[in-house]
Amino acid sequence: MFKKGSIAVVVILSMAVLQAAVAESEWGKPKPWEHCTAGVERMPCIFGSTLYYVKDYDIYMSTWDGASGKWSEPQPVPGPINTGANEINPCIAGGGKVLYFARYDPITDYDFYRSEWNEAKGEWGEPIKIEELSTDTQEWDIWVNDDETIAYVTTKGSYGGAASVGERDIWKSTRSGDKWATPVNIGAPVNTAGSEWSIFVDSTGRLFIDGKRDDTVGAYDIYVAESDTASPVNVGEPINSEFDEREVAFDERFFFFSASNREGGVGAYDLWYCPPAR
Ligand SMILES: [Ca+2]
Ligand SMILES: [Ca+2]
Ligand SMILES: [Ca+2]
Repeated sequence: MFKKGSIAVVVILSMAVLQAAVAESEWGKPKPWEHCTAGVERMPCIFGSTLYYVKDYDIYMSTWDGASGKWSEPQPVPGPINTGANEINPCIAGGGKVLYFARYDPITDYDFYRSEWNEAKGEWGEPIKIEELSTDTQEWDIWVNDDETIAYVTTKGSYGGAASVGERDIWKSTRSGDKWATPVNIGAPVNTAGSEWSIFVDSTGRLFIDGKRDDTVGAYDIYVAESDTASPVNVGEPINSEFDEREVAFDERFFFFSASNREGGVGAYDLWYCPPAR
């Protein structure tokens, strides 16, 4: 018979194996995306067959061609999105016709913007700063659902005078009419005293975040929480490694994340890509 301690060890090991198996059964072994360079590629966003991402702190796009099995040569998104300031963290909503992102300002640090696709011009329209979601300190990542009624944002600041859990946190807002409500801190266990940097919500409502939490494989890792009130779980290897894994975006076909100076990468931040395992 097992002693009590042995049973506990067996249960913990089984849980660890199960967690690793979940990640591996969903997605294959990650490899650097084909258009990575020695510069920065990070902050992916998938809409349909198009990958939006940040290349050297401008927003770029590339489209998957199923016939050739290749991603098109990356291009800056058309229209007045990219400037001499940094643009980061694209999120596509509104059936592909709305672009959210953050832009740096020397006084208010990063702030959130929204742009609508101009069909006649074939480019993005002049972006408008989202005052309700922007503070005088650093906003960072924004995720908005397709009908633009729910937003999760990360900020180093706070909204409406509410206390943050610590450093950067994830906050949630809802929109009715043209206005976003004052964001509410989603609190522990998702937010910690450290920084929660990025936020992605999948089609089943799971939150994917990155940070340096207690049970890291090494440095920054990617975590998944079943909801915004559930405890984040490390997604494990082969997605996480001893290097820095950061932002995630995926759908039923493509799984992207970014990693910094990861072994086997091209240099600096790279986008990594997992082919579906199924
Ligand atoms: Ca700001
Ligand atoms: Ca925090
Ligand atoms: Ca890591």
